[in-house]
Amino acid sequence: MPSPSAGVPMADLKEARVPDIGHAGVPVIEVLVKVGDRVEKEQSLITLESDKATMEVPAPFAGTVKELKLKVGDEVSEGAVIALIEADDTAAAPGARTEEAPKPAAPAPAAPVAAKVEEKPAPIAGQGVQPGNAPEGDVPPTARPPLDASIVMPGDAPYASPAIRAFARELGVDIQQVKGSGRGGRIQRDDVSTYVKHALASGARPSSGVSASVGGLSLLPWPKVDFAKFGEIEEKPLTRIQKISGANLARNWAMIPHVTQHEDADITEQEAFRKKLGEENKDLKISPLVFQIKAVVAALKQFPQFNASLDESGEKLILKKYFHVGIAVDTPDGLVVPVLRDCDKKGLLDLARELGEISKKARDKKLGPAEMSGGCFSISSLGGIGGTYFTPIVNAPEVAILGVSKSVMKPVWNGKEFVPRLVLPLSLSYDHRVIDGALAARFASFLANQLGDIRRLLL
Ligand code: CAO
Repeated sequence: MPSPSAGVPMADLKEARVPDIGHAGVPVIEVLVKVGDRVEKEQSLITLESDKATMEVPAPFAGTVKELKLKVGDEVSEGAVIALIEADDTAAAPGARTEEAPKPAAPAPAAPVAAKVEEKPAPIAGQGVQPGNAPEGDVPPTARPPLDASIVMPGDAPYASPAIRAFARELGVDIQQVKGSGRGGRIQRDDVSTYVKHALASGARPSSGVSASVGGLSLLPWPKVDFAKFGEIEEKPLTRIQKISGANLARNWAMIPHVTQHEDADITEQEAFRKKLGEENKDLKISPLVFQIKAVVAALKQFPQFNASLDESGEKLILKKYFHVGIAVDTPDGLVVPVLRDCDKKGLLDLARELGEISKKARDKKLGPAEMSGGCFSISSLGGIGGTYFTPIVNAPEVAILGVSKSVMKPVWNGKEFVPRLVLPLSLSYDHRVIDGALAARFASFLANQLGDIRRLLL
């Protein structure tokens, strides 16, 4: 049988390769194109599934797929060739390329020149459809929804092949509820069957998900209402980010006994300094968040219990000696939490630069999995929007999160008189299994002192 790429000089083909995906040996769970397909630049070629989430790898250029180099089940790392593609520009002007196949008379190159990577693969923008949402071939690849960010919160998006997902859907099982017994927590067919058996035995309807008795929680089924009976409605599917972060938030809210400690920080002096810094660094946006990151690092050093995670057994605390801070970023597709690393080693200006870069990347859907993992503590700032206090949800396996609201001028009693001060409302949610109330109050008060006296941040 002739090779699918027969007839096209090998040097006229370009390789589409796997970009930096933050992990090695990630399984291919879907191949979204076939030989002969025309692909647009950025169109998804394959879906990979790490232990955290699925991600689609887009075509780095437009053209026609001449040969597929991967199949479902292959495990890939950065640089693996996905396909040979006859690029549009190649097809238009074959003779104009410098990578023409060597002419017989020319000296042969030392290494075979099969095809050459000429364009860096586009970074993974994230995930599009849920693998297995539609039977293969049902939806033309070009009709797939645009890519979302690849990972939302460190956590456990279900890890299952499209076939298993389809099987779960057939049985009306919410795959988020199934515990995987395969390698790395991968969900197997048996896991779905076992889940159904347990659900039936407990009298719960599997499709309701929450109605099943999960982890000791026995909840009422979700209300089923025909809203159209009451007036005009419109349906809007959740984005992939919303689905994944929703599942994480629901687990964290249900499993972590949350308490939120509120505190006010007087940031009058800090704000004056921030403005001055902004005037001196006009090319840089100095967000109030960078001061909060520095203050959090100081508080984590002072109270190591906050820079910790419970291990899976729930019997051991893992204390971290590094200071990576996650920042909740609001994007049109939902919430993502990129992580700023080694914040203890960075100054305010470095953090400002990095924060600008990482939040832009988040909004452009260009964050890779590695940029969203390894956080020690998260900050969720609604300061640019408004509100006073709120209850942020702890981002497991972290044990605390700081919610920041909008600073306001308030009259503050200084012992003799009321004076106008800029007050920043803080909301510290924590895992009460790890942190007790007194420690949380101390942490919050320490944090407020740090923010109130910027000289302390330099210590
Ligand atoms: N009080 C008063 N003003 C504040 C403030 C605060 N606590 N925090 C920020 N601001 C100001 C900023 O200085 C900025 O002012 P200028 O426009 O005059 O420069 C303005 O508010 C807008 O700030 P911003 O929100 O665009 O930028 P930021 O650097 O402060 O925050 C980021 C960056 C990524 C955290 C933010 O853009 C964001 O996404 N916030 C939402 C996070 C979120 O959704 N959390 C909820 C999670 S739970 O669902």
